[in-house]
Amino acid sequence: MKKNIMVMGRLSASQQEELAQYFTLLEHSGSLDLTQPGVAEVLSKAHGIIGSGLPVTPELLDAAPALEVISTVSVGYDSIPVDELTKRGIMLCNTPDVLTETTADIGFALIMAAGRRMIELAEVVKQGKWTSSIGPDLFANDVHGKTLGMVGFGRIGAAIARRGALGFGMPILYSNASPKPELEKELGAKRCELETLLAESDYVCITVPLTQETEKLIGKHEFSLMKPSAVFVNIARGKVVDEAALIEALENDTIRAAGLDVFEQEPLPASSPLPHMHNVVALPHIASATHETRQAMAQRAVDNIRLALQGERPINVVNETVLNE
Ligand code: 8YV
Repeated sequence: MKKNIMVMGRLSASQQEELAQYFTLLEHSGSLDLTQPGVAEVLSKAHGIIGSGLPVTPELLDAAPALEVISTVSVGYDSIPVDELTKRGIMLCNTPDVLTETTADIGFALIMAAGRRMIELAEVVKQGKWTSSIGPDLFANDVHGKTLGMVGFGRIGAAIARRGALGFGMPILYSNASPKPELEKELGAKRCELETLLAESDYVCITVPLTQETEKLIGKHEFSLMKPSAVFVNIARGKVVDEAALIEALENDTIRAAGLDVFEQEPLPASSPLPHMHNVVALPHIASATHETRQAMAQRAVDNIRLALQGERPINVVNETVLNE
């Protein structure tokens, strides 16, 4: 008998066909919420779940006794309790690598856009306010040659730093749980304490995953350490930052500007002042959202779930210990 896959969200027709050769697809277009009609029934039969931003809870896992694998179409898996999965022998697969460069493009674009005030100045033109040459009140900050501080120095952090160091001659500082000697050699990056990085960087870019340790890692105290000319960029997760403290820092000129692709609550509530602030460039969590990359992420998640349910080793397994059981 074919195993069942609960499909949350979009897969291309060819990806669906590929999976349907081996598995029965149980599509579910609503949210993964046990109170929603039909969810408990689909879960009770599912051997695998594929989708992104899956809000997995222990109760939901209780309702899925046959579950063998969750394949998330994302590199981040902060909405999934990995230890709970591991305890139950359920594999978690994610999609690193295929989104690294695309995500880094937006990371660097936010450095440029917020640093050079690109959106704010484009607005001047759009609103017909470009009536004489732009004066110092609208001058920006240089990007090239300025110090780029990477909070987190994994694949995406390194790809952003590479753009900065090799393309823009930026000295790189990084704070990371482990040292990265190859990147120090390649990019001349220097590892330092977070507090030193915050005090010395012109651009501070967050790329750490959201975990218990990184939740609200950057708050009032951390903003107070930054230069008043500093530009803050977050492409990781909104909850790594105390958003109220960020708003205060932007309002009080504790820092100069921010480029944000992620927020404490997504979609951003209409009441948030952030998108209306002149010194903020706010994007709707799109760092990986290109045709090519979203297709590659979905394909990787399809490959991972297929391999897992066929008893083979998936390309990306988060909780490796499950493989040895
Ligand atoms: C996507 C992401 O927003 O991979 C991640 O962790 O945050 C983004 O690439 C998300 O996964 C939607 O598919």
